[in-house]
Amino acid sequence: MKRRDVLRILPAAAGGLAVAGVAGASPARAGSRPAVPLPADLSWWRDARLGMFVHWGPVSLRGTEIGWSRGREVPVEEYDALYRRFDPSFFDARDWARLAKDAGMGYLVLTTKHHDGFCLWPSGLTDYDIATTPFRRDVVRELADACRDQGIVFCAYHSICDWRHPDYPLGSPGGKTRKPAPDMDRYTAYLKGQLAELLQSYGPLGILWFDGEWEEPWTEERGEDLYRYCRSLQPSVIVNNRVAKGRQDMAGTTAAGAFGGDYDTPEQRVGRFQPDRPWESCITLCEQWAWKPDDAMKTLDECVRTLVTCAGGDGNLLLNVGPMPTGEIEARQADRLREIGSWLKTHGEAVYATRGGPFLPGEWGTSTHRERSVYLHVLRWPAQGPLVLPALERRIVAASVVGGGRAEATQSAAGTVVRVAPENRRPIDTVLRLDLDGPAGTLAPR
Ligand code: H79
Repeated sequence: MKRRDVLRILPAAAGGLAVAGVAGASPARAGSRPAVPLPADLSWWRDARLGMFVHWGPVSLRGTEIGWSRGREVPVEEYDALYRRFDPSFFDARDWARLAKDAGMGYLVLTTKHHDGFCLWPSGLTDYDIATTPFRRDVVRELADACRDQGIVFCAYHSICDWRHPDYPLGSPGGKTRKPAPDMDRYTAYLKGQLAELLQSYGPLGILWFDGEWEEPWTEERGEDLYRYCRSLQPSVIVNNRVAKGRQDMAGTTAAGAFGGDYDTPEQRVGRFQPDRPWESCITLCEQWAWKPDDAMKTLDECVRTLVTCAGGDGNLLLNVGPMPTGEIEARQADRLREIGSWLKTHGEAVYATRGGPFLPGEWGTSTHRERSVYLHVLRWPAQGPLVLPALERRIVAASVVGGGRAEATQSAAGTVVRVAPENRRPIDTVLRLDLDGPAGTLAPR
């Protein structure tokens, strides 16, 4: 499938996301809590495989981390005053959306509010927002519009914890400070009110990407209620597992039997092979989530390997950039993203709209499949001899190198034996397509 064909199935503009209904109800669980509805439709998101995460806010003026520098590297009073100088006059949402498009990404997730509590849209429920900065423009509006113009699905990151809000019990980081008169019921009403603003004025949104759920004031009951609330405002919205308490740790998987929203969220690591439950690794292009001057940037090799390893494990990659306080994305980072897009122009058929497997990931690389084709992403060839993989329960009728070149695949008792002459191998990832005599989707992983 060509990239443009994948994009055609994404719910680009208007109605696409809003119309899908609630598919059903989850099986009853212990206790008397009402059943939580199952996700309506994750297929556009799974098929896109790659998205852009954007961490941005007044903290970019300091170049420290958005998630934990308030009250650590930056004193609270100073941190909370940064917004008064936030004036990113070179911000052009169309540049960001075009960059996401050029990078081969299908969706974009913006930090509408991080743990520091600052809101990138003019909220009717707080003055700690973009409207009270010198910049004043509605960043969420401009980016949501620009994304839709580019066929990129716009999505919102939203932190459950809010270390500045007086009703949220804890201050930063990690709850070391406590506020004098917190009120979680009132805070939850604030959270819901802001999500209503986002869903009703900027929607339909592709995903609500919650975070900060691990802190003690947030409960399973509040989480499941918030999930139902968001889905009631927009039945088609996809919600990650950080909405409630089911996530286990930074591996991001959901505890057995626990409620985990619609998908798992490994952080700063590639998820394990997990075809039975959707997942998405969020990983930074540099080291920090928010912009930091001269931050160490990943190589193209690392980025592509990370992407295909996610796809081979049947997951997505949400690759993060932190724009500068000027409103621009660093040129070197933009270049790297466009390099990924250019790699995908040639190899996208082995990534977009595929599922992971049937070969389990190994030292050699990883595999994906779609329809009657299996794709091998060979990241490391054996020092000597051919690559030998387990046997396939179907006949291979053709083998080739994606992007051009001969490949040979033979099937015997030894398994699936794959040979590509050194001159036809690629530096980052040699992608082979094996065409089968029937659908690849029914093959058991091995
Ligand atoms: O938004 C991004 C991060 O800001 C957010 N999740 C992703 C998507 C996140 N916030 N907190 N965490 C992740 C957990 C971070 C924990 C630690 Fe730390 C950061 C452990 C070590 C560094 C804070 C600072 C606690 C100890 C040092």
